Amino acid sequence: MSIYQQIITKKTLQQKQFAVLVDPDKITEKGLTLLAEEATKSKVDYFFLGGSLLTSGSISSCISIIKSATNIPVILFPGSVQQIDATADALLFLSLISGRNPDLLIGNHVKAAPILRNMQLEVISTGYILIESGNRTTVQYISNTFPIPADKPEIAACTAMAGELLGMKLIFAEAGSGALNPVSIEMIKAIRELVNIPIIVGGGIKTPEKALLNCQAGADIIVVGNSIEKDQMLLHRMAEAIHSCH
Ligand code: 1GP
Repeated sequence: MSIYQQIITKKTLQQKQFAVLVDPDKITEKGLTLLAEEATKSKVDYFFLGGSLLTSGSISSCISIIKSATNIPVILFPGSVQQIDATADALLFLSLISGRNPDLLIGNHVKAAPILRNMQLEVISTGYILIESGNRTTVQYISNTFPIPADKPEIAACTAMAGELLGMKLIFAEAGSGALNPVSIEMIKAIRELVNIPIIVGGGIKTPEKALLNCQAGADIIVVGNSIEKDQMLLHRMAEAIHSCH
């Protein structure tokens, strides 16, 4: 079964899904092996791998470390064409539809298309929507785009709807890694009301309670990175909260 079919099947069964974001710059080989083992115990659904800026980390070594420790699928969450790797299980083909930077709407995709065509990698078209989060996040700076104001859920919802109408398969509502304020419940609800495709929500989620509230508001996949890096015990509690929501 493809990764996208898995996502859809779980959505149909109303099973919420948990993705752990791995930033290759921030993790050691030992740390990643331990994380993969703990993630297996907690029944984490996916690893997301990538970031808007990579300095020292290697995508391919992270994939091989994860794959030697667990069967949890690795989904690329690429900040650039250089982060494409055939050994992953799937790739989120992100179009930053909240922004008006042509490179991130279509330019990089043109460069990536011939590379992807020569790979077996599953490609999942994703409408990536950046939401204002109270601080300037890396993704906001690197993408050179304005995020959608946090108090304008109707703009986020119409943006998501446009993404769905353009044929995108997922919507990713993103506050940015390390966001001060995560995406609000009101905004998730507004998006859910207008789109049918699965919704991923991430950025600044620090507690299992917030993860659960996001799921109840209509998120299908919750992504957590930073707070698990800081406290691995949170992994189990996050997983429990997300998987408890039906
Ligand atoms: C970033 O949404 C992800 O793209 C995860 O964010 O690191 O803040 O959990 P955090």
